Amino acid sequence: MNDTAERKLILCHLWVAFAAFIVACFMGEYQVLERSGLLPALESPTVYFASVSTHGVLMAFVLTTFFIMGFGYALASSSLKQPIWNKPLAWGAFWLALVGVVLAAVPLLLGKASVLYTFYPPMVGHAAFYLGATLLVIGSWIWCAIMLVMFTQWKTANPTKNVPLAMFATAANALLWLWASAGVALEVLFQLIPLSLGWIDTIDPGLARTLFAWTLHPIVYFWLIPAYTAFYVFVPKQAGGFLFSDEMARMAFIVLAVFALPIGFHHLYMDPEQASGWKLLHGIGTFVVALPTLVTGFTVIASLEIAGRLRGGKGLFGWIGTLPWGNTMVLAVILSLLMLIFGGFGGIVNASYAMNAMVHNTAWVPGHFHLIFAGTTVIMYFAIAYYLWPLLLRKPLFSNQLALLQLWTWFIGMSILTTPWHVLGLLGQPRRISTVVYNNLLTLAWKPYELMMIFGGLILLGSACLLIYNLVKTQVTPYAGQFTDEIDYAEPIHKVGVLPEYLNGLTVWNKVIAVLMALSFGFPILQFFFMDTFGSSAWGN
Ligand code: HAS
Ligand code: CU
Repeated sequence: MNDTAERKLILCHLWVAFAAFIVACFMGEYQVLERSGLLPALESPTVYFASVSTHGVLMAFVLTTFFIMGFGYALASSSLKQPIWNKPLAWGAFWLALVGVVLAAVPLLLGKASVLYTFYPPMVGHAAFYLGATLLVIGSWIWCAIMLVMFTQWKTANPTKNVPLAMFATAANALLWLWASAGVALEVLFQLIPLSLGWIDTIDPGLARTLFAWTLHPIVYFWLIPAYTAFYVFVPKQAGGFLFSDEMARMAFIVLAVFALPIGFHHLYMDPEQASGWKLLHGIGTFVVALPTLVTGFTVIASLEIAGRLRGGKGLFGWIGTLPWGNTMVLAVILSLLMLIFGGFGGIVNASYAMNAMVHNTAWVPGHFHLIFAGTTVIMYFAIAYYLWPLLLRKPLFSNQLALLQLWTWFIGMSILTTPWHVLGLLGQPRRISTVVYNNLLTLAWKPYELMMIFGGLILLGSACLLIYNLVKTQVTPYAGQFTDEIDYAEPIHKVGVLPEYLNGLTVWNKVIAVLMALSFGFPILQFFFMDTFGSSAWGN
């Protein structure tokens, strides 16, 4: 990463990501306060839903997309050791996406697009919101194209070599996102934009939800893959050891990319528009996509064990103590895996067709995804930022101690926030609500958990401020010494021979995805065009 212009490109993406993140954190704390019903002065469903929609969009779409783009550029240029292809185009994508974010933010903040981040119709927001989201997605598509061009060009120039693992994972994620985003793109282009502009009078929510489900599951793996990439390509080296298996890592990324796509109906188990047989098929696929996570858990823990033993750890668990807990990347991966245990368990409960009825549309679901997304995934975004900031700025991190404190407080805060959320779900509290004033014994039982959530949220907010403080301080503190800008990639413990094409290329997997998508979504979408449907008129805003 020795090109100043490239470092600037990467840094700009990451700053947009973290700026969105910190704004959204403040909104999150307001939301737990408002929902608790403990401060009557704060209560306003209008403000609440404007806030929760903005919070969701900023975290799920802006933080993630900009972070993934910036990190992807860093991995591509450093692992392939070649400049980013077509930098003007990359800047074009950045500005397009940023203009999209601003365009969407205006109606969101004015309460004119309070349709939540899943924008389920027949709720409809201002057209500027959908246009802004479209620009953001087009920006991300350009990034995908740049990644896939770099991947293909390098392969053609180096026919006898294996594509570096970091680039393989990034290209797999780009391919996954191109396929994933097509569902919501169809929904927005053919349903939501025409409805919001008044070109059509009614909308079919069943079709819209089916198209959104096409995107909703793979998008969570689009967010997760950068975290797993850091698990495989950074953590083993940072821990002082080796990657347990390069081939297993590739296999995990392939299964994630292929099987994340055809399984979205686990978000529709309780919806009427699809038949139960299709839901069951998607449900089975959901269990398949849990496998690469188990493989990842195994490989990463094995890599940590190798490092711990090389550092002198003995006995069954002695290696854990000898790991460098003061290294931000190592601490983050341990905390991330700990959150994955319960976050993943919650996912398995959700995915179990019958049990889904118990938790669907309750507070359990935001509990699940805050733990596994904001916890497991985003804590790795922090660790990646702590690792990249010094390389991008060529100076040391302002404070490693503060960074460690920040990671611990994020873990503690997220555990305190999400445990009551799971319990509240089991106690029957619906999700997507502002204050509930049933005023009976049921809601009284919710109160202590609401208090805990406010406390957890406060710890998280403090932690988020620490992150920003450390990154800003690193940026503004002058430094005159020498500093490396090279990413130090992990080596596999066994040297990898020449890999077969299916572990080194994506063409064949692209075809597999096409077949699986046609099988899993073809009929369920086409059926809408062959039956009488009665659209719903738009509501809201
Ligand atoms: Fe999920 C809903 C199922 C993973 C995000 N999920 C959501 C929503 C989001 C989300 C945002 O089937 C809400 C959407 C909305 O707004 O409506 N999810 C799953 C399953 C998994 C899963 C089966 N989800 C994720 C990830 C996310 C994410 C990852 C973001 C990054 N999810 C669902 C379902 C719903 C759902 C239903 C719909 C619910 C409803 O009704 O609406 C799996 O991929 C999880 C697999 C993970 C495991 C855990 C393995 C544990 C390991 C850790 C080992 C560590 C150790 C500790 C032993 C099975 C590998 C080591 C310690 C040391 C010290 C070294
Ligand atoms: Cu899902």
